[in-house]
Amino acid sequence: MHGWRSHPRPTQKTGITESEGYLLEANRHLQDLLLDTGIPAAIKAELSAEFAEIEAVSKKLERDEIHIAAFGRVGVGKSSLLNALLQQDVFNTSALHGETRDEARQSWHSTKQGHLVLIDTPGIDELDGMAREEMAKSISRRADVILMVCEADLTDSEFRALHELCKAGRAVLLVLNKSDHYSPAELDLLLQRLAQRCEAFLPLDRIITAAAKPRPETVIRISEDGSEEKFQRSRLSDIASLKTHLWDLLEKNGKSLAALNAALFASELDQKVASRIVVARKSVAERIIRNYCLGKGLVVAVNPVPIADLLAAAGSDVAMVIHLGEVYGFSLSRTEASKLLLTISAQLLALMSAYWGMNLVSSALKTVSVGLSTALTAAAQGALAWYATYLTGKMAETWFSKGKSWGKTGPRDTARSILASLDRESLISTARNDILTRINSNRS
Ligand SMILES: Nc1nc2c(ncn2[C@@H]2O[C@H](COP(=O)(O)OP(=O)(O)OP(=O)(O)O)[C@@H](O)[C@H]2O)c(=O)[nH]1
Ligand SMILES: [Mg+2]
Repeated sequence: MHGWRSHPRPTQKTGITESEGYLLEANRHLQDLLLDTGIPAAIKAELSAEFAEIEAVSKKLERDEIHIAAFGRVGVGKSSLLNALLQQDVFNTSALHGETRDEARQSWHSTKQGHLVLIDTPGIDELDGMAREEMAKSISRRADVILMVCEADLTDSEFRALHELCKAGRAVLLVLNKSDHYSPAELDLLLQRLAQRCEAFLPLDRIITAAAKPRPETVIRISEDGSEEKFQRSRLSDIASLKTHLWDLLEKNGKSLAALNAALFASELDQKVASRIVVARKSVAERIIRNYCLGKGLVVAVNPVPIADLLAAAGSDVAMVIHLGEVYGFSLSRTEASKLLLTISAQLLALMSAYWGMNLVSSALKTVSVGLSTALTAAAQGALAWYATYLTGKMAETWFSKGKSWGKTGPRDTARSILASLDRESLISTARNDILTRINSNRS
């Protein structure tokens, strides 16, 4: 479906560095995905937000940008920390929770690794704002370096978010901000605690302390006449350690971070697109199958046939199979479709002959007890035809979904597992109701 999974690993043959190779490869992947004509338009439309992201990531790579995002709980000082790095109050900050509501960005400076861009995100909050949390997560997924900011020991949700990011292979620095709230001994204990909790996924040198916007300190001045005067003096931010670690991370990994990130993004998206396509195909196929089921059910209800003949391929089954094939991108001739139907009905007959006489008929007639009206008997017969067509459709769909093959399982086991997975009673009762409704509406 997507050709780009098979792109070869970049090599140094062409004289480019390995990370440049990865960058090119990732960008090519994204372009391929944008231009992939195998993705149905309806699914592209459904994924329009993701496709807009592809464009954004692609542009970012072209512009040689490295994105550094602050991420963390509401009010921990994300915006303040970025302002401290910028040495300017660019991002809004506030003592009130939830100040930052949308993504904001500011170009920082250029290094030989690329142009650094700082990205501010809304806070993740345990109590509300699921949508904001999703937004923050998605921004962080696209960032090359994530500054996960906290102000104390991690809450459960902070821990989970951090763990997720590290597990996904993201470059994360855990910044314990507001260090001015703690004495040196307390700070030491806190760092130890964080190191211990994150030991399994975050190296020690990725945990640092900072004070983005320390509280003003109270100073007492003794004037010449001996009187004491108290006043507040603002303090400079302390982000030296953050800067050192950030530079180190960028020096060592700058280019490959951007490449790694684009590749991660591309593969995540690929899986998402692929699984959406599967879901979309399934639901379209289900609609098609049910339409043919109803058609066949109605025909049989009006014109009952011997039960065993229900599985014999009829013209409408051939049409259904061809139609299902189109959903999965195959165009089948009538001969091929008939051949497939022969295999399917042989399997279904073999498997179902045991039930065919007893269980199925009794379940179709289950709720019909005394005084069978003609309409009800007819509907029960029709329901059997509906169900038989449904099984046939499901078998055919499975065959298409495995690329026109029964795969390792073979047709018999496929039929078995389809039968086992379906709730026969409820399907037959749906069928009977649908047919009765149609028959009655045609009469009135
Ligand atoms: N004492 C102290 N306060 C700080 C520090 N950094 C930020 N603050 C204060 O914490 C509050 C929240 O800061 P913001 O930078 O707005 O926090 P945020 O994480 O961006 O918050 P949201 O955008 O609401 O999620 C403000 O009152 C800041 O002055 C620090 O290092 N020490
Ligand atoms: Mg903020």
